[in-house]
Amino acid sequence: MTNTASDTPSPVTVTVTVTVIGLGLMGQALARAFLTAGHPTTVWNRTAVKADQLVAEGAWLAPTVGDAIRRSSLTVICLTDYHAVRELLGTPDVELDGTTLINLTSGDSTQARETAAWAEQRGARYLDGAIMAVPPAIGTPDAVILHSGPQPDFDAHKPTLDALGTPTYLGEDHGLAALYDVAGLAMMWSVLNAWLQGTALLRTAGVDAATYAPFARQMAAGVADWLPGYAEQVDAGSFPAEVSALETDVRAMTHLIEASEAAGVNAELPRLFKAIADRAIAAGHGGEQYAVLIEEFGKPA
Ligand code: FVH
Repeated sequence: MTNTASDTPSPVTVTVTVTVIGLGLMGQALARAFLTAGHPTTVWNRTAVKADQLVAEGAWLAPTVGDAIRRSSLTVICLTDYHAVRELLGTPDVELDGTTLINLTSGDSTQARETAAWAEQRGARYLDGAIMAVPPAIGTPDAVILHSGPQPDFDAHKPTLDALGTPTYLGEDHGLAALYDVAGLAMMWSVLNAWLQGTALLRTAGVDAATYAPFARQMAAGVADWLPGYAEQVDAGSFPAEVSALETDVRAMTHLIEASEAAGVNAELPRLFKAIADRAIAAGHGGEQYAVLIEEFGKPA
């Protein structure tokens, strides 16, 4: 059977060379995704042996960090923390002038903004990033990677970053990716802690975690559906009680506290819920919708 034009894959000339600094669990996944996408990939790691498998797959192991950065126009760095990033890139043989540095290390927005300024003072173009995925997902569309910094730099390198997953641009403020990252962690731990609270409570009645989990999942999904409507109230600064008033919610919080205490399980989480809501009621918001609590979350306790 002859090959038709549609059968012949279009020759994709992937000429963008990429450097990956840091070959921990995540760094190795990042480097492998670039290699798989056909990018000539240079790697460097403090513990060089971690590069062995990637070298066997076609990566080039640079002898120094400076050599690694000089080899590509785009460097992706993914280390334990920002302190390690600054320590490593601050070494004498490292020249950042003219390179684009994409930092996918976890940190906070202050560190992101400071590191951006530090790198840009040394002539680098800097994008901050936050990986919303685990290493096995890297290279698939499920791997959402948030970026913040100059949009022209994101746009210029997006075709290369597509190799990692789903690069998503948030805005010019370098701190945005880190802020979204920690906000996402707040969602993750809040949902998990709420599930653990309910699981502990139900286990005292002989209901195992696997039995409760589908109900918990349905509750989490239901609450997630409320978020767009609640966001409209927060953005408008108006919280009419269309579903229930905060005072009604607080009565249910008391039920949760009393049930937890009666069952002999931890009641710290429900007590925290009620403490925050009581402050809002004391401030006169008892007749408003739950999202009015943004007033309490928007200031230090
Ligand atoms: N792994 C995950 O699922 C999460 C997903 C979300 C994002 N995180 C963040 O990614 C960063 C790296 O995480 P990791 O899992 O790759 O971490 P490790 O496997 O521990 O690798 C750490 C690498 O950092 C190197 N390193 C640490 N300190 C220094 C330093 N002072 N100088 C040079 N390199 C340093 C370390 O080198 P080595 O120990 O192999 O020599 C590793 O390459 C992290 O921010 C996560 O929060 C991952």
